[in-house]
Amino acid sequence: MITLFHSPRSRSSRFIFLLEEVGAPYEIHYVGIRRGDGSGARDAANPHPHGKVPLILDDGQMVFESAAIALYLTDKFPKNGIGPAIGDATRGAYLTWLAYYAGVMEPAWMMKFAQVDLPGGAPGWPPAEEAMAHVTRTLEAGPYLLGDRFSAADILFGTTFALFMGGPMMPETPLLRAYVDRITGRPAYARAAARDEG
Ligand SMILES: N[C@@H](CCC(=O)N[C@@H](CS)C(=O)NCC(=O)O)C(=O)O
Repeated sequence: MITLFHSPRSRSSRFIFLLEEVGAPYEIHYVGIRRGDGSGARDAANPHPHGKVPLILDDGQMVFESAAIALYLTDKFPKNGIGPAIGDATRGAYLTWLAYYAGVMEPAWMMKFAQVDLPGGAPGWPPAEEAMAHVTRTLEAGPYLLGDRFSAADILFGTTFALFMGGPMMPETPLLRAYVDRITGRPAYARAAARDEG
C-alpha cells in the first residue's frame, strides 16, 4: 500500500492522478503546508525533510521529489504502461523528460516568476521561453512528449500547464490547449480531482 502525503491544490494533486493511472493500491494522508500567500504551516505529521508535498511511503521506503516519485511508481506498477521500462525504445526519452521537468522547467519557470536575471545569464538551464519552445516542438510531433505514447512525464507537464497557461507565465496556444485538454480529459484525472480536497 502506497501512502501519499498530500495537500489539496498543490504539486501532490498530480500524484493522485498518477496513482489512479497506474492502478496502485494507495491511501492519502492529508497534511497542511505553507502556502505562497502566507497561509498554512508546516505539518509535524509530514516526514518530508522540508515539510513539502508530494512524498510517498511504500513499505518503509520514503520517496520525494516529483520526478523521483513518478519514476518509482511507474517502475513499480508497470501494468498500464505509462512508464517505459528499461530496454524500451522510449526509456531514454522518458528519463530525459522527467529530469527535464525537475532540472530545467521548474527552475526556468521559477526564475521567470521571480523575475531573476543571474549575472552572466547562463545558469544550468535555458530561459523559460527557450525551454517552452523545445516542449512545443516536441508536442508538434506528439501528441505526447514521447510521441504516440502517454506517460507520467505528460502528467507532470500537462497538469502544470493546466494551472499556468493563459496567465503571465505561459501564453495559451492552440497546441498547448489541445495538449492540456488531452491530459486533463483522462478519466483518472477526474477520479483524482474528486479526492483532492479529501
Ligand atoms: N521540487 C519539489 C517541490 C515540492 C514543493 O515545493 N511543493 C510545495 C507545494 S506545491 C510545498 O510543499 N510547499 C510547502 C513548503 O515549501 O513549505 C517537487 O517537485 O516535488
